[in-house]
Amino acid sequence: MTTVHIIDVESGNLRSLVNAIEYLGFQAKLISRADDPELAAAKVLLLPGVGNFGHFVDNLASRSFEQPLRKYIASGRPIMGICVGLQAFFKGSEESSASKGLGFLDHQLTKFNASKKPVPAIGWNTCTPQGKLYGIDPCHRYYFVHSYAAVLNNDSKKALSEAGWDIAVSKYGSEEYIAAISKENIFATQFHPEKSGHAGLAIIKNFIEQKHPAIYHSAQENALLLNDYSNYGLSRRIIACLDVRANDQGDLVVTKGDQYDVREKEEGGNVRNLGKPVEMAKTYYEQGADEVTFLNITSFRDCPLRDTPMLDVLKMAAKTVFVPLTVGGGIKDVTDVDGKVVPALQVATLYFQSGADKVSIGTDAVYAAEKYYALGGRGDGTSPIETISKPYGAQAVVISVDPKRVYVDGPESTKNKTLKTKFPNEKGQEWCWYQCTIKGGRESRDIGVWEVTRACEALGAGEVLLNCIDKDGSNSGYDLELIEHAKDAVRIPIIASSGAGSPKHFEEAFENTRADACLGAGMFHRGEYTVADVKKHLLNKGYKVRMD
Ligand code: 1PR
Repeated sequence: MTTVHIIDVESGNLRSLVNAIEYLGFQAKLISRADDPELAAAKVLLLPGVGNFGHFVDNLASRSFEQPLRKYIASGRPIMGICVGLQAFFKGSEESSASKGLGFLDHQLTKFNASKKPVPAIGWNTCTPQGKLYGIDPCHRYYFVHSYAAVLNNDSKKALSEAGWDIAVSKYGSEEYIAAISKENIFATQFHPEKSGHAGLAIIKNFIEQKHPAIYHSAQENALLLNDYSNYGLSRRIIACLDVRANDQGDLVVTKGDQYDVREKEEGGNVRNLGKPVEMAKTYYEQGADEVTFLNITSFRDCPLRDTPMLDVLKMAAKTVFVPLTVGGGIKDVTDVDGKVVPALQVATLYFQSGADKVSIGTDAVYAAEKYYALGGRGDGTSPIETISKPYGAQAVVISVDPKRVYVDGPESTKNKTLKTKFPNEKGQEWCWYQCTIKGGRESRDIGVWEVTRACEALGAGEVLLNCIDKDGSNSGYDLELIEHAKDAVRIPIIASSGAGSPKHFEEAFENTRADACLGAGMFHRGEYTVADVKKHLLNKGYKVRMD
C-alpha cells in the first residue's frame, strides 16, 4: 500500500487530509520533525497549510524543514502543496512581507480587492486547467477559502508559461488568479481537494498515482456546469445545519426547534429527536451539501471539556464527509473538571484537530462586540475571535448571531441601527432593529446585528451565520430584510439561516438578497426535501450550483 507523508507544522485541519487519504485506500503518516528519517525516505509528500502565510513559512523555517524539502524536491519525488502550502512555493505574500516563501515561483501574492466582493473568498469555484494538472475538471467545483492569491495578468501568465509552469486559472470577481500549478514533480492547489467532495478526492488520487486523466463533457453538461461568473464565480452554497444536544434519555440527537424551542408541544414534551448527527451529516454530504454545520445548542450550560461529545461527533463525521465542517456551541474559555480554565483557542484547536474547518462563536461574539464598543472601538486581544483568528485565519472563525426583530417608532428610539421595514407591525410601527440574544435566545442584549457583526468583523471574524429567532422553524422563508441589513453592515460573507421550508425559499434569498450562502435545517431533517432537490431547483432557475 502506498504511504503518503504529510508535513505537519500544526497548520489547521490535517485530520481531514489524513481521512481523505485513508478513504482513498492509501496510508497517511504525519511528519512533524525535519529530522524524521521517514521524510528522507518518503515517496509521496503533501505540504498542506491554512491560515497566515507568514505563520506557515516561518514555521517551516524555524522547524528546519526548508533544506530537507528542497532536497526532497531536487530528488524528483512528487510533492503537492495545498492552500497556504501552494502559496509557500511563491516568493512572498503581501500578507506577511517580512516572511520569505520557498521562491520556486517568482511571483508575489496579494490580497483580493474587497471593494466589490466579500473577502475572504469562501466557496466553490471552477478552475480552467492549461496543461497537465491531474484531472482538474472545468465542470467541477473546488472549495476555496482564502484572502490572498497569486493574482494574474498577461505578463505574469506569460512569465509562468516561459518558466515551464502549467497552471489552472480561477476568477474571483474580476480578478484572475492561480488555482493550481504544476511543473515536473511539483503540484499545488489553492483549493482544498480534501474538502472538495468526490471531485477533490479524485485529484488527490490522481496525484498519488501520478495520473492525468482525459476529461470529456457533453455540450449539455458544459452548458449547465461551466462557470458563468455570476456571484463572483462562486456557486450558490447550500449548507445543512444540525442542532445537536442530549435528549432526556442522555442520547446525543439532532433536534430542531420552533423559535428555538426544541421540545414537543404537549405538556412535558420531550426534546425532538430527528436522528443521529454523524449519520445525518453523511446523508447530507451525499445529497450534495456544500458544507455541514454542527451546533451544540446546550453549550451555554457549563460543560467540562472532557465531556464535550461534539469532539467525537466531529472525528467520526470527518471520516466520511469531505466538505467543510463547522462546529459551534461552547467555543469559549471553558472550566474543566479540575477547575482549570481551558482558553477558547485551545478548545477551538481540539475541534480543528478533530476535523473541523471552522468554529462558530455565538454568545462570546456578542460579549466581544460589547467590549469592543466599551473600549472605544477596539479589541484588547483576549476575545475568542481574536485569539483564534490570529493563528488559524479569519476564514476559520464564524460568528453565529441569534437576533429577534424589535419594532420602534423611529431611528431615534434606539441607539442601535434601524431599518424601515416593508412589514409594519400591528401597531403600525415601520421601523425595526435586530436585537442580538445570547445563550440560545434566552437572554436579550442591548446591541443589534449591525453593531455585533461590524465589531466582530473588525476583531477578525471571517463569516457570519445569520440566524433569526422569529423565522426559525417557521418554514415561511428567510427574513430577506435582515439579510440585506447584515450585508450592508459588513464585507465578510453572510450565511442566511432560519425559515427555509422549500427549495423556492433558497431561490428567493439568492434572487432578492446578496446572501453568500443559504442554510437549511428542519426541511431536510423531516425529509420534506433533500439538498439535491434544492440544488436541482436552483439549477433549473439558472443559478450555478455544485453538482459533485
Ligand atoms: O453561544 O457560542 O455556545 O453557541 C450556541 C449556538 O447554538 C449558537 O450558534 C446558537 O445559534 C445555537 N443555538 C442555541 N440554542 C438553539 C436552539 O435552537 N434552541 N440553535 C440554537 C440555533 C438555529 C439555526 C437553525 C436555523 C435553521 N439554531 O442553526 O438551524 O434556524 O432552521 P430552519 O431551517 O429549520 O428554520 P454559543
